[in-house]
Amino acid sequence: MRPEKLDEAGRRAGLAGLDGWQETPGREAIAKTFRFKDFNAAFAWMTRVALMAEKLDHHPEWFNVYNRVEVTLSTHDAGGLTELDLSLARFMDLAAGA
Ligand code: H2B
Repeated sequence: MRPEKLDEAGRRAGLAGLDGWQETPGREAIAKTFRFKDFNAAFAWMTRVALMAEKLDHHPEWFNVYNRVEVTLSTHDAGGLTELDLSLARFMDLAAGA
């Protein structure tokens, strides 16, 4: 599956439907920093996200320090933001809130 790059309006609408995600300056990507109780909680969440990422064949850029995970999502194949990024972002929010 190779979704189309979202245009400006699509990006705006997509972001409006997400919680706490920001456009990355100078890049067609979105980013969010997640914080958890401790490393164990952070890594448990990363594991759930990793399994979903494999299922979607869509993978995050992320950086973990203890209970913090900085995430950037972009579709490299499309050179920008697509519905896949929005789907993975929604899943991350859901998994973090559960
Ligand atoms: N993840 C992300 N974030 N963007 C991509 O374009 C992408 C990916 N492409 N995961 C997939 C894998 C591609 O490289 C493989 C070959 O399907």
